[in-house]
Amino acid sequence: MERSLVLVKPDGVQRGLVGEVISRLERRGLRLVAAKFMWVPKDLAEKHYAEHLGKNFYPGLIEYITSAPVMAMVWEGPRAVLLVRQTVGKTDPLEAAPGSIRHDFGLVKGRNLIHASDDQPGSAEREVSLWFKPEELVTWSRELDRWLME
Ligand code: IDP
Ligand code: MG
Repeated sequence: MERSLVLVKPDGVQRGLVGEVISRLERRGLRLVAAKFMWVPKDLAEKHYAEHLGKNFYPGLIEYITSAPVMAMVWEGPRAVLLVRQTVGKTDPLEAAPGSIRHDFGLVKGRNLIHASDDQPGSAEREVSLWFKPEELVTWSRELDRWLME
């Protein structure tokens, strides 16, 4: 079982797409483990995007992610990291596959609606622990799980 950190970014929240994102991930069969609606403190934004420090889009990225509240969530399932990335789509909405969130709702990389952990080793675990305390992660099972997972 894997976990992925998902953020509905400020543009997704402002555009009323929180429910759409949750709905798509639920329909995929993934299980919600944690969620909180919050303003992103600048130091959290900087830690979250530390890998992009020094890039030309970095200042705008920090401003973007702190410009309105985000919906931060953890989703769980077998191969969850890549499954979520597939549902989210590639970084540039122009390259995102039809049917993905960034394709269906996005225009440009700088307003691509959603964040999802990538598949670099340790990435998802690092992000989940950056955004959520261990006690905020809910352990539960669904009756439906046996019809979704072997
Ligand atoms: P990802 O979100 O698909 O993992 P990353 O390359 O990790 O993409 O970049 C993090 C975020 O930084 C992107 O989701 C996007 O919001 C922003 N970003 C990346 N590249 C650009 C760019 O060239 N211009 C503006 N924003 C960018
Ligand atoms: Mg990334």
